[in-house]
Amino acid sequence: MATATHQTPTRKGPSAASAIPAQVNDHVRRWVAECIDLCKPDRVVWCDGSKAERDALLEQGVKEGTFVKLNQQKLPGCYYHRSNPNDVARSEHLTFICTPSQDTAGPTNNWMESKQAHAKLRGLFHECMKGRTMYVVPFVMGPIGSTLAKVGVQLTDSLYVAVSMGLMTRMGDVAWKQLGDDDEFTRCLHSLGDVNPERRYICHFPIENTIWSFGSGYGGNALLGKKCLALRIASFLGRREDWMAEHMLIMGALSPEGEKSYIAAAFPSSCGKTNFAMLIPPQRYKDWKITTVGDDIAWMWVDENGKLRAINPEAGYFGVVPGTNTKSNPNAVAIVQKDTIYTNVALVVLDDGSYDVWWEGKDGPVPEKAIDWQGKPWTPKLGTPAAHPNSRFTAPMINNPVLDPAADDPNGVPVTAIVFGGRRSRIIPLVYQAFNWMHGVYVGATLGSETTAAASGNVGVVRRDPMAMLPFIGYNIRDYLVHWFRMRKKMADCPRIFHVNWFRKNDQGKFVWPGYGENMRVLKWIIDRAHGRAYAKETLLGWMPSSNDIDLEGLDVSRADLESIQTTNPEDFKSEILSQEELFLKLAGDLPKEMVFQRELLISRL
Ligand code: GTP
Ligand code: SPV
Ligand code: MN
Repeated sequence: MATATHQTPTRKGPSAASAIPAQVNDHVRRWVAECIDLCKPDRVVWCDGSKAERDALLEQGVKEGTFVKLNQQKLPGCYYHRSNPNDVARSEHLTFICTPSQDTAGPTNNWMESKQAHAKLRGLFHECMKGRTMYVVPFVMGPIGSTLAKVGVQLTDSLYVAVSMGLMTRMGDVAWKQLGDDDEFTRCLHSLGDVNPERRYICHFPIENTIWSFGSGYGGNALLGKKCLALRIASFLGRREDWMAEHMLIMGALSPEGEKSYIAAAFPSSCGKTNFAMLIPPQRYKDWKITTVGDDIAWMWVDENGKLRAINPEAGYFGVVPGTNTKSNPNAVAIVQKDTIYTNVALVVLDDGSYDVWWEGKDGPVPEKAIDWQGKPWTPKLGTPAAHPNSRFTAPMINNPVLDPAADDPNGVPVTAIVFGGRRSRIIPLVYQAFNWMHGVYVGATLGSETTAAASGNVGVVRRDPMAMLPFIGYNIRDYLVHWFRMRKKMADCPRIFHVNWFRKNDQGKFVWPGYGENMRVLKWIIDRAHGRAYAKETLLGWMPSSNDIDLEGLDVSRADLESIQTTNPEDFKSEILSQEELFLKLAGDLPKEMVFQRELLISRL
């Protein structure tokens, strides 16, 4: 039986305490000393980011039961981890923005007064690492040398988190070099605590550039470079410094004629960013090449020519596993063949006693028996999922066969189009284009999507998720929307803005659009529109392709099917407008006037 226990903190183990590397500056030394004093770890290990260190940590994790080593012939460098069953998704209700005034956090965030938050969390962190090892994990978000790149240092008592940060960020000595003598780094303190949801807090102090996360080992709650730094803290900094941190993939599209376009797309959690970012065009589009710059987060700024540019601050992927197969996402299948950590999928015992992984929607036959994500014996007859619906892979981006050549470029890539999208079984059409930037911001701000397993809570209810950033805006949404509107003024030529919905269903409850690689057909229209080439008709929602403008050749989708998901009945759309009120009411008197005008224009088009 696999021994991977959930979230065993490092209580014993061979990891020798390590000396403070010479290049660590005094600001860091002082802060780490304070945290040691607070948390009282038995040992402190300073991570250098080397391959040897990584291998040693993985081996140590196997001994301690944090990791199961998978069959190394089949899956070289791959390990398995199982989290506590109470800790399998982001906990939005336990996530706080901590500032002196509630107005800074605004109506969509949980807020805690910063002094009170520090006092509360200090109580939890007090001596929490007794008997444990503290890992000091220095990291850079963004390509080295980028003017936007940010340094963070995470202190954690989770070996799983330390190793995962090594995959997801540019981790190690490179960060000390980037930091130099500076005091400007995000202070990230993390402890598993006792992994108790009653004592779980993910607290952001944007004004102090600090993150304190206690009681969870799950990705978005615990890998603090990702959602906490690269979205919540970064969005706060971006507003102050005139750039944007967004929950967006960045993809390159090279046409057969050799024209390269870059597209940034914001879809809420578990709504298709990773899949879209690395799609393989269908046979009919085989002369197109799609490449990935990023699959989850984009940092964007306006360059000296007035053009919007983007970098991906991450260096790895933390992707949804279920449903990943050679048909839906062949590149993701390739990515997870080596140097990958699998979290909360199922294990299969092979004939020689070694372990393989399995999940719902994997290629090949369903195993007769497996060990499910909770460590329990599983057979298909049970009818329960073997892998958790939010089980994830953590893999370095260099594993990606279609990694864009500019993925590591500090100058980033120019953005031709921005795409918003949600998971909507009804009403919202497959694709449309906003009339202009101002309208596009409105379309993004009123984005709706059915909730998924990526966050704990109900699944499948439509909620407003502005720019797919509802859980990630690190400050007042009023100011966030104003920031979006104002960015237009800095741009000489702005990206065109679109909205897509791959998830519309028919009366039988089936997806009408095949999705995945076939989304290339919609992308083609988007690119042609962005370059001023394709036809569109003016509708209530925006510019839409007529049914002849989307190529259906070779697809099992009829023109009538396409029309059924490309039309919106004005009566249905009235209910959509009413449900947008949920957001407007939250903003109450603070709704930016551009939003009010756009809503009036929309209503007048009905
Ligand atoms: P996060 O990592 O949570 O931010 O998610 P994501 O936006 O990267 O979503 P991802 O690409 O991992 O897809 C999430 C789920 O949506 C998976 O189960 C996919 O199989 C499914 N999915 C992705 N693209 C499509 C599509 O075009 N059509 C349909 N029907 N499902 C899709
Ligand atoms: C998401 O939920 O949007 C994710 C996974 O990308 S997590 O890093 O956990 O936030
Ligand atoms: Mn995400």
